[in-house]
Amino acid sequence: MDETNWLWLGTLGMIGGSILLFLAGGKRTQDEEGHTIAHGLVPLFAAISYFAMARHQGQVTLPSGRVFLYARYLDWSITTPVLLLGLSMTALHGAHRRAGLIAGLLASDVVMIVTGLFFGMSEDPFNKWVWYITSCAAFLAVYYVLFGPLREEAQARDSERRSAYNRNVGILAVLWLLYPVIVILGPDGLEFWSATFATACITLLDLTAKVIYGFISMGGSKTITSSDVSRGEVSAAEISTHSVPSEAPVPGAAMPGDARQPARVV
Ligand code: RET
Repeated sequence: MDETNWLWLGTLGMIGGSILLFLAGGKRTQDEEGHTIAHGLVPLFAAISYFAMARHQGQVTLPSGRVFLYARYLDWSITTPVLLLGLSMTALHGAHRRAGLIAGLLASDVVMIVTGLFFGMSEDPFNKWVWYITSCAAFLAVYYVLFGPLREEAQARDSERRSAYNRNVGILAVLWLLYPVIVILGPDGLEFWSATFATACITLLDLTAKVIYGFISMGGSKTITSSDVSRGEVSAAEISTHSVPSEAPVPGAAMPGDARQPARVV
């Protein structure tokens, strides 16, 4: 298969994945509905970029003659924050709190992608390495939040949220780590691999990180919703109107079902 065929495979795979995710997703509660919309939209955004690249758009020929596919970075600048937001919502019990932490996580992610874009566009080796290292530093900040404060938040939740977070963060961390490795070995980096091989690897990785991961994360959200319902934390009326309370809880207070319950005054 040549590079364009891989890009078509990416386009069709993302469109098909998006349709399946929307069809399979639930909408019994705000959490479940949010996961369905997020995971359904992520491959749809990616399909836009794959289609553009398959039609030889979203790319630029640099003075050295290297063809740089910048459309990927447009895709990643939208899809990676959405994926991180979904994971954060699992850790935080869907509540709108710790806004600064989440803003920091998303800002680090955007810095990672934007500096990665400059890395890809660089021809001068000094520029290239400075951008690559900066992007990796921002990537480390993303890992720090996921495995530090957010993991701590998740451990204080009920067992379904805890295990969904632990599983999702583990899969996400391994898959995401492959991107800088594949890219640095491809034509935009050290040129060990051909453009076709690098595109094939990124297409398969993108399908896994967006569609397969989407199904896993959505499955976790469905399990969480079912157990919230069976514990009676979501009433039938709330389910029918999707109106699970989303107001911020009192700081330090546990949400229903959390492992960390507030101390009782005796
Ligand atoms: C780049 C190159 C510079 C160094 C680093 C990178 C990381 C990219 C990542 C991309 C993840 C994309 C995903 C898309 C799926 O929706 C920009 C390749 C650190 C982590 C998960």
